[in-house]
Amino acid sequence: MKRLLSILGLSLMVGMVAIAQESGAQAEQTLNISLNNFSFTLEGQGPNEAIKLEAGKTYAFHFKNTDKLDHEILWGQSFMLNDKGQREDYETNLFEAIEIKVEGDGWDAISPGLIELELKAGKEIEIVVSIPEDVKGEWEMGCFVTGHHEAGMHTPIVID
Ligand SMILES: [Cu+2]
Repeated sequence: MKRLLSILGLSLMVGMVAIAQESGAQAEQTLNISLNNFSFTLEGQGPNEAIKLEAGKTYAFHFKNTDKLDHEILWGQSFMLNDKGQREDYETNLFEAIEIKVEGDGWDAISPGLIELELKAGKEIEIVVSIPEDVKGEWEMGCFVTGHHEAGMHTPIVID
């Protein structure tokens, strides 16, 4: 409960919604990732440079859209094409089986799985999630606003 209260405090302070894994542990590491210019940039790395994660570890992903465009955040493998031939969503989603708790100012919700976040220009969000043990391998984080994935807005996620 202490963890949830501290997340709620943070969300009130910066006016953002927080998402935490329902059964999750306290975040062991915070990853600050900015979205800008068709790229995801982990603090301390270059744009779209691979992000390395450890299975079993709990991370706080703090996303900030510093762009003038709205963006999406999805985690998966094998993007699909819609009937216009545009890239749209992943076939397999990294967090689809994780129970997620979403909370804001005076409300919360529990969802079976996290597929997609939409982050308006200038906004930020933090999600706390434990990486499952059975998802080791190469994944990708990408944006599927029309044309953004094609423009290069995707970065490798390597889970060891
Ligand atoms: Cu985008």
